[in-house]
Amino acid sequence: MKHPTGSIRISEQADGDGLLDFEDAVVDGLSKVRKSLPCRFFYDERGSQLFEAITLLPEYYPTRTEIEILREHADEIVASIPGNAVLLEFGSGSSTKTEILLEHCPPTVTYVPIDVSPSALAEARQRLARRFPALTVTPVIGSFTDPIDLPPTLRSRPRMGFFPGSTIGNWTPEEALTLLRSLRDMLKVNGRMIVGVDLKKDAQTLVRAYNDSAGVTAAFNLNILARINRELGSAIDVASFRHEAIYDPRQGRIEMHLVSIREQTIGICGRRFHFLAGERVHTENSYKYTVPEFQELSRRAGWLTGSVWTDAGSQFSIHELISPAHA
Ligand code: SAH
Ligand code: AVI
Repeated sequence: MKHPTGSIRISEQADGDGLLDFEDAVVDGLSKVRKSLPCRFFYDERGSQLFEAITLLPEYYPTRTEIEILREHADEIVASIPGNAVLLEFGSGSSTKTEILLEHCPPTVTYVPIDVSPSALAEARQRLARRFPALTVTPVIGSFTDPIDLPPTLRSRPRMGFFPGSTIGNWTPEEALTLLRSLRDMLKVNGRMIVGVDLKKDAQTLVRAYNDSAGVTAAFNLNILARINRELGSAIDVASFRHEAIYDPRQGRIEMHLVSIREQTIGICGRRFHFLAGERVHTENSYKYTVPEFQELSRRAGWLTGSVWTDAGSQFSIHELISPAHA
């Protein structure tokens, strides 16, 4: 993970390690019997733009619903945040939801957005600087699954975590358990975390949210192939794949796949990958929980569960998790 220095490090994709990470992950994922690609690689500049377009789709209810809950309960959510707190956000993207919290936070808090997308961080920082000129923003380019080393001036300050968007749902429950444990460690003994979690609901609503009529989610999914072409110099015929989103009610998850329309062999970084007609590349899981299921998972990860806020239609939930020593 790149360490925050007070200014955005926008060099990760170009300076080698980000690129190697991508190449290794692509080669590794496409070498498996069941081919897969990690969903964190959706978010290059184009992918982050497409994600923002998804958040505005009529079918994609999670963003507008979470915003509605945040607007209604922002006062309570940030009520106990101390003036010298560090607000760490995991997978901050455009930081749009954060603005709602920042409006209710003491102006002296420091905001640390953490994201793998340099372009999303750069755009968010510029917008936040205009809207909150006095706010200190210390972005971190990298994965929140890696340890983060805050600058010395921030290390001893109280920490609050913000993990919106149901990004936690992109990990399997077992992986989410490990992630929630490591975030608890990252937030230290006095930590508190606010997590947005999409709720289980009828399959039709879920499938529509991931298979919108305008084809934006399809473009988002297919962009990972275009990214392989752009960054790894391959020549995949993106049009020879189609987007697929299915709901598996047994596992409580949406699965996104890229399906090869025809039999083909693709060359990437000197290797050849064979695809049968109809063969799939699994690109994303998006797990849905009930409120008790997510609370149980959080407790297994060592958190105490606090308030839960939901919308009137019980589509989405926001959970307050408290570190035992903080309570
Ligand atoms: N929090 C925003 C964005 C959600 S989209 C919202 O609620 O709307 C998921 C975001 O997480 C993207 O910006 C993506 O770049 C980022 N992301 C995905 N995996 C990540 C990881 N392992 N570490 C850091 N950021 C990650
Ligand atoms: C970021 N993440 C929680 C989104 C989701 O709903 O799983 C990503 C996404 N994939 C397709 N549409 C949106």
